[in-house]
Amino acid sequence: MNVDKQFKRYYAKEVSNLSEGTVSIVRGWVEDIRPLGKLTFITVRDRTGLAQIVLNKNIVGDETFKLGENLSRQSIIEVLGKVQKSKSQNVPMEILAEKLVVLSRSKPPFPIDPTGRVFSSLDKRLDARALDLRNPQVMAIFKIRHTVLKSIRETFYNLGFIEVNTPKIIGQAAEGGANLFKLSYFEKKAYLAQSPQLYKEQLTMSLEKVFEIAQYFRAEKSNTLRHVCEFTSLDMEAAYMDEFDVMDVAEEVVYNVIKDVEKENAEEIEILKVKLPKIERPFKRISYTEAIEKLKEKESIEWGEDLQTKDLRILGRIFKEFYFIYHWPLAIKPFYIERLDDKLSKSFDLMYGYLELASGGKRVSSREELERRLIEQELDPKDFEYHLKAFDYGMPPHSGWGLGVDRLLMVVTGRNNIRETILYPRDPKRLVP
Ligand code: AMO
Repeated sequence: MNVDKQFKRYYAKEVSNLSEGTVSIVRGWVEDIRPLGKLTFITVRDRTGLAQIVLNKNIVGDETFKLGENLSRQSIIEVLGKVQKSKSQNVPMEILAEKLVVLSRSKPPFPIDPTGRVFSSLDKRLDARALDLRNPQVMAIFKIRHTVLKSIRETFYNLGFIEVNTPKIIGQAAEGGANLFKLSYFEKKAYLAQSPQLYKEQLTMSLEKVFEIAQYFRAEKSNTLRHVCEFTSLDMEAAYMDEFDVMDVAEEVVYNVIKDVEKENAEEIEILKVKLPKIERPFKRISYTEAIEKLKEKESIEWGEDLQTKDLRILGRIFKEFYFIYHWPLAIKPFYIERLDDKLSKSFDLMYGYLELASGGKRVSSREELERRLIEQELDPKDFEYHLKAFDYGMPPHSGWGLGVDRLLMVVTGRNNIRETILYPRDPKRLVP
């Protein structure tokens, strides 16, 4: 049985702005119950915040009053009542209930306290993620994530990009074979996509400028705070752009994300007690060679080495905000990145402090060069025949990048563990829920 549908449902947060006497329906979960003689105060939370409900025995009658008194926390209720001024501190308006319906009765005890008053480890919280999300701090992260995704899409639409969806079950590796999840696909071998790399490049032949937001899979046994086995990537690829053009696009995307979160998530930022990153445009751009020079002042490192966490930590102390490291050694970049000269490639990474957020570059657009690069990297061109053929159909020069959305969320929400920014994270130890 539902309460009277002819009345409007208000979100909990709206109640305090309603005028006295407004008839309102409120739905949500019970956070607290305080019986006080002939009155019972119920705090109901929904995704917007809290509302106070007052049950008066004389108004709702014995049966409903008992129902209210005996409610278990986290149960879902629906209340119909009139808005009145409240005598409680910090609660300007409350609902004096006329009807109360229990839509779902919870069954305590609970594995975690979703009000956050009692500390639970991240592991315990992730085991009970559905309940954990009732914690306003946790919910704030995903409300911000929503803004970030929306902002990204808007930027790309404004820049004239087309949103695409490429396959996630693939027959050939896109990023080399080392970290592929294998699966059986009827009689054939298949893999979960590590990235949309080859597809997005091919799409520049026709759609010219594309972007995709999707999940990708890496079978890496890395138990770090910034790696997961399933991550969300924002990928873009554009014909007739070079590496510096697409760095500008990355900067625009990140800048708009921060501005949009600032505008739309003031409440969530407050709940999380974080400061949004300072954003100064243009982002600093240092070459790999310059980065090595800087590092040499602090540690022993040779030109040509890939930058390890310890190196990135040093750079992160020098460059605290967003910055690019461009033109990396060819030997440590994937086969599809175009060469600049004998030693260097037209590649870049977007960093935030020590954290790599994105990597990309200008791509090889000749079939012969791509074959050479595959062989150099000990990959078999035969495995890439479908992709190589596309280059014979006329491939425009093109560039692009892939950005870890979960990592960007770490930066925006001030979390140091990537698992906090993913609803149901997958890592080498976690496959459920
Ligand atoms: P790359 O492998 O550097 O490049 O990935 C791009 C970005 O994706 C994020 N990322 C991850 N995030 C969480 N967990 C992981 N295991 C993980 N792996 C990657 C990072 C990283 O910067 N095809 C190229 C991109 C391109 O050139 O367009 C690629 O996949 O933030």
